[in-house]
Amino acid sequence: MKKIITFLTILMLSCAGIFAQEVDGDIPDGASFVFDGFENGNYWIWAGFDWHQYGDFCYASGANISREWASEGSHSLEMTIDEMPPDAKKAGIWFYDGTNDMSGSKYIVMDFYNPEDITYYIDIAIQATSGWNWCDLGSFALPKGEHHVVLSMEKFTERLYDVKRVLIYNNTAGAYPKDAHFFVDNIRLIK
Ligand SMILES: [Ca+2]
Repeated sequence: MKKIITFLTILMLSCAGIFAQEVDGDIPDGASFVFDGFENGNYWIWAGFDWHQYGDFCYASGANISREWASEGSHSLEMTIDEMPPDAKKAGIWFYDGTNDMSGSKYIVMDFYNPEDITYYIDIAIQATSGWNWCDLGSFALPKGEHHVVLSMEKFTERLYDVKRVLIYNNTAGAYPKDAHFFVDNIRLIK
């Protein structure tokens, strides 16, 4: 029993560390470029049945352009989630596939709106180069309301010339209300 408790304590401490990134931090100085403001079409999809091989990711149910909320222009991306059972461990992934040269970017900044009475735990990652190397930019808790997050890209400077995919990964365990959703807008790069 003692071993199990020790293991759980380590796991809890690890999880607290994983979500060390704070929302609503200062936005760094530098030239800012909109990567996607969702004003010119939808290039995002959600991980579906074909992601089962990587785990239980299939609670994402849609990636829709929405006028319900926007922090830039008049549209955002609405990410929807199916109803989740209480023992669900992963909520879903939404991603953009396309070859992009993000060379010189120091930070990626995203605006979020969470209309739900739950806190989401979000992870942002990119995959880069022909090896689709996974670059984890950071994780954070997203409480109800409007928030922004600033994530450093400087650890992956050498790979940014060839970014293949940008992912928003909802890592929240537990039950969800039916048709839970949240929004992202004004994804921008700061050089
Ligand atoms: Ca917009």
